[in-house]
Amino acid sequence: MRPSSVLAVLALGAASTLHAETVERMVLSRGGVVLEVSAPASGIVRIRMGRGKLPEDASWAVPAARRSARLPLKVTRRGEQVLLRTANIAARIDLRTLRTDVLDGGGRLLLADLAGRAALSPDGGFRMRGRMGGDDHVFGLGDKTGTFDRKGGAYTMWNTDTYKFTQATDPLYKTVPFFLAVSDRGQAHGLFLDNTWRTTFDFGKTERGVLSISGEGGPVDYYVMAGPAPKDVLQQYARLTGSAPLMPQWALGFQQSKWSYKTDAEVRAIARRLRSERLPSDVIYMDIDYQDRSRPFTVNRQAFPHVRRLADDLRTQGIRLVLITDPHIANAPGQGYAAYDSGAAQDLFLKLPGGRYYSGDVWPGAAVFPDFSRAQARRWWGELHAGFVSDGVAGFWNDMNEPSIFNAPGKTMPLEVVHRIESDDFAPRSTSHAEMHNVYGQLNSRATYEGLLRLQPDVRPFVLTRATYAGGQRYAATWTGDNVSSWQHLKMGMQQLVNLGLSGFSYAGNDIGGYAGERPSPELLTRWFQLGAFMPLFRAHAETGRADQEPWVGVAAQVEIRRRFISERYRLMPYLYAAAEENSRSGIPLLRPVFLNFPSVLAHGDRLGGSEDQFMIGGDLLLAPSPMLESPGDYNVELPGKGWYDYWTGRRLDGKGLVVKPDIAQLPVYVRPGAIIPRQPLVQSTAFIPEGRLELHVYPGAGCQGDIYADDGVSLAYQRGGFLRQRIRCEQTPSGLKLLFEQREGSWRPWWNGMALYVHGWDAEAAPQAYAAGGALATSVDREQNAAVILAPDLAGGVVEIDRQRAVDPQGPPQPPASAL
Ligand code: MIG
Repeated sequence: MRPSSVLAVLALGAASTLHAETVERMVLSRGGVVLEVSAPASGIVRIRMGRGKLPEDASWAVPAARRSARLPLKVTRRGEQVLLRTANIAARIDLRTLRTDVLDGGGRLLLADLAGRAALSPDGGFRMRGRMGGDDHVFGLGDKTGTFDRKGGAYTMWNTDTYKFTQATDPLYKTVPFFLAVSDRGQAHGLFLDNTWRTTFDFGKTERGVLSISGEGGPVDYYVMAGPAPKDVLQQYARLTGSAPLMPQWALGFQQSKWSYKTDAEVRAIARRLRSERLPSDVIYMDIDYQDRSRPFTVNRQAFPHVRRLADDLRTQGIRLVLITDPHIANAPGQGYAAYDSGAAQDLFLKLPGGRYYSGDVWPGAAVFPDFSRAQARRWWGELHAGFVSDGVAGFWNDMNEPSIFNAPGKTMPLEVVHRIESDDFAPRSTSHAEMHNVYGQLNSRATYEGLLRLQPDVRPFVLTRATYAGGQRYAATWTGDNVSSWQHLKMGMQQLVNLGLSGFSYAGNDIGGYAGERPSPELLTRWFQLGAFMPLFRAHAETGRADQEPWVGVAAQVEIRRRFISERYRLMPYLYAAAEENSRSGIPLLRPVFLNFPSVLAHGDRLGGSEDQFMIGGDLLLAPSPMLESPGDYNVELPGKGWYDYWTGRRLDGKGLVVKPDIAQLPVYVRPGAIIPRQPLVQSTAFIPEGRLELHVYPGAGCQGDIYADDGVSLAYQRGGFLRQRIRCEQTPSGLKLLFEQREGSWRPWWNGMALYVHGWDAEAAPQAYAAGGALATSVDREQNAAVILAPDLAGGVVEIDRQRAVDPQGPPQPPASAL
């Protein structure tokens, strides 16, 4: 504790002396239970409670610096109640029961505590209870299935390999004990329980209107976040657990995977086919069969004689290799298996209480497991990647890290397995698998991420993990595991990805086409590609032993639709990348429920104001697939206001509702009035430099603005000024429109040699006149896009004036306006 800090430890009788004092934290003790309240940031309170003493102040989710920040709390006492507050949040503690209500800055009750010190049971377990707001909807908790709104459901946190999971399967692969509650009026708050043990969240399922959070062990250590808007809560949560670092741009490209492309020749053939079919793509994955006898960090040299040559050759075609590296190291002493030998030499594998290694059966047969809660083990694990990295492998895929064990009770290791914690600001100690199970995957992916950074300090790592814990977004992207090729899964998968984004995991995807089950019909595969083209992670994958389901499979007409959507993603890359960069600073996900951008939609309309079936990518694009994806029936789309545009035609829509007739060739996408969306000419890979102009698509409306962001896409130079960021705004003028190009930030020099400005909703026959710096610009009309098109030089700043009234015959010479004469 710093010497200047004020610690208030209340013997109950002395509490009255605290009136109007300011403290850094408050510790109260009653009936053997100790409670601590602090405010690590304005709008966040942290509450910890323990029997006899507080739980250890350490975390795998919240870095030490963020936990130790403490804002002053103003203390007021009223009778048996103590109120602690910052400007934006308050805790009201009942001194007899230690019940701790949380209120926002305006005094609105966010969480009415029903348990207080009674939450702790003598056996080390706990059960917190609170009253839920009557009109609160609940989101988050990672990739849980069930319903989009978690209200009325109960969910268990216990990372589990759930092959062919269903809507009813719980628990699943990940543990993110964070939820976002949003009322019908769009007022939001959040709660994060930082406890890695098996816990259960019950949102009024067992007891109507009562939130209950229980566990058999581990700390009662939770944070309540005040909002008031849903985005505020996500930003507060990102303050605590971090946001995903900016991914390499190629990770936003299309990724082709399969269990498995089994030989060098097969991988090359896939790459060739992607190119000859003109299916833009950036990545091919190699699943477990590239290895020698499924042993991690080996290569079957018959099948893959020369990984470096393969990686190099693919790289010239704009394709990067990602390899799977599973945590189950073959239990193979004395066989010259380097991963085992080096780990054993440093004594880094998990043990049973008697001191022998724990061994479980997985792909290589008997396997041992690194003790990732030791910094030393993570460092060793990272170094195992050195060979692949120097061979030019671009990223790594950490699977089976729940951890998953074959033929074992609960499909994982026994709870008595001993882990050693030697890391971060934890006190060094041994603990059981019951504490470390849910964080094993997160620490596995952390070891990979940090190892890659050590091996290549100026390259953005790419890691894909299946299991994880809150905060794991700092290390890896994720996917939802072994889904099924069905319409129901395609629908449910959207819900899972939206909730993952609301849980900090902005880079999430599901296996395009479905992983298991019957092979997808051509239409199902097409729809999956259409939606997948807008998902943060766009990765096709399927189980072994199935018929092919690459995008070229099926009749030409279907392939053409898939090609069009994959290509559209590449054209939209500047927009997606700007959203990714924003996410790295704010934690606001790329994929968003409609209510995140427009909280007011919750107040009117059903299906959460459209948020159950529609969703947004970034701040401006709204996707509206049919609520029943396979149904041929018409459906209604509710837009969050008037004046939206059709993305595909550029036409401005009347009204805010419309009826859509499903068509397998189309996916309705709408644009927020006031958006400015950057697009680029088509490339077949993010590794290729687009040729020509940057397109800026302007959709006039209120709050008109958009952002350009660009950098080298792969290195960390952007953290040292090697980026380009620019805001563009638009304003209506009496005669037309004015585009204001704000001054650029950063030193990155873009690829484009000019700009093409598309002003959409253009219904005039003739092109406008347009001027920049007094000079006339070439203009035309694009009827298909319902746009006036203005060709401009690259504008690092300045203004473009568009004069609609002095529309010109596109054939005639442009006339400067009176003001410029
Ligand atoms: O026991 O590596 O979820 O994506 O293809 C199956 C083989 C192991 C499960 C993953 C899946 C992957 C598969 N893995």
